Amino acid sequence: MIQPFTPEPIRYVDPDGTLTRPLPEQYTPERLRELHAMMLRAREFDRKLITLLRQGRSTFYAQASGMEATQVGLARSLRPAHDWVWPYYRDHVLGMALGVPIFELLSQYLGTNSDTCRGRQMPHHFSSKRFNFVSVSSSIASQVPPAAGSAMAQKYLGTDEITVVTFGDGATSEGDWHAGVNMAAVNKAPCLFVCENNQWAISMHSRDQMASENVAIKAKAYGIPGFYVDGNDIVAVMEVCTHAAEWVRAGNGPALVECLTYRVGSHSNADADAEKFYRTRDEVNEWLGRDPITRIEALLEGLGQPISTQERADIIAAMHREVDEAVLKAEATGEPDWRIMFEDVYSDLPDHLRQQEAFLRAEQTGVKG
Ligand SMILES: Cc1ncc(C[n+]2csc(CCOP(=O)(O)OP(=O)(O)O)c2C)c(N)n1
Ligand SMILES: [Mg+2]
Repeated sequence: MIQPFTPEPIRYVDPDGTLTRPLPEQYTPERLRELHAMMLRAREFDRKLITLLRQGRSTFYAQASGMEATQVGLARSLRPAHDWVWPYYRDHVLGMALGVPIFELLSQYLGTNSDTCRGRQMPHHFSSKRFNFVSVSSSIASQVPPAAGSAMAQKYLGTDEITVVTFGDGATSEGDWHAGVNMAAVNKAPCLFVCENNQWAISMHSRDQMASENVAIKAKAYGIPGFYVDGNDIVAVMEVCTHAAEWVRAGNGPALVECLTYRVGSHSNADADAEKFYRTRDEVNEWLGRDPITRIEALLEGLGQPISTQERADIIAAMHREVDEAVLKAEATGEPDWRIMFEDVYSDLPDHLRQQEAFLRAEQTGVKG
């Protein structure tokens, strides 16, 4: 039985791989291997993207290392390309696990012609129309009210889609967050709110920005269930998110899930030295001991189905090849022309933009007017 408002996070697998609840039938060794491979691919994606940054080929990146079970587990609880997802910036793993091709993500990071938005968003602000994966906005919690609106539309249109909106722990202290949750709750809209609580909002620990016991309990104030789950245990994340998504899909209104996890890397490449300024190496090491990937490896080992060193190395090598090929393919499409910044918004360009276009044209071509 999955209950809301538990004092401790719901968990199926301990960090050392021991089961704390019976493993539901669907987690066959093959299924667990697929989940493991997806998480390991995501971890390597972070490593490759940091290299791209260092090579000067992209300019912004926010790692999800340590949070793979939360994002892959959530993705596996949804109907890809059916449910609507309002992600936040750290959700590239959620996108990948839903099926957004690596080539599309990389095109966005590199701002090439193959990018759907053709370089008009800052790197790491991906989207995919095909997967109903809405464009990231960096303004914290700004996605929450529109997600409530998207869920209300789904209710009025009578579809069986649901809306899922994700955010960090810091976002739950923003006014937008409370407005959005309240709006969805009072309208009984099919909205699943998922908090990826990695315990830090850049340099501020969650205990310094909220007085409530945890995030899940905030649901109580809005009259909806709040589930508290171990976000580094992929089985627990899938079980709880599937349960909450079904509850939402059945017309009961919204639910909130808090996945307790940890960001083991820096906040972004603009914060490269976290351990020096606001947290200790000991804290990071403690959480590395609860890593979601080693946890599923320990579980498989305990089930007598260990992942071999070779199998692991093959997954990593395949991911590196895939990223390298996608980067070259994206870069081969070239950089977007400067003119596109004036397209796709207005049918008639307003005067101030006409002037700017003329100014830029003169700069680029040396021809005035
Ligand atoms: C409205 C707003 N205020 C401040 C910022 C600066 N900022 C960027 S990320 C961030 C921390 C967000 O933390 P959290 O919601 O926990 O997500 P995490 O980055 O930890 O995944 C802040 C304060 C912003 N982008 N938008
Ligand atoms: Mg956070």
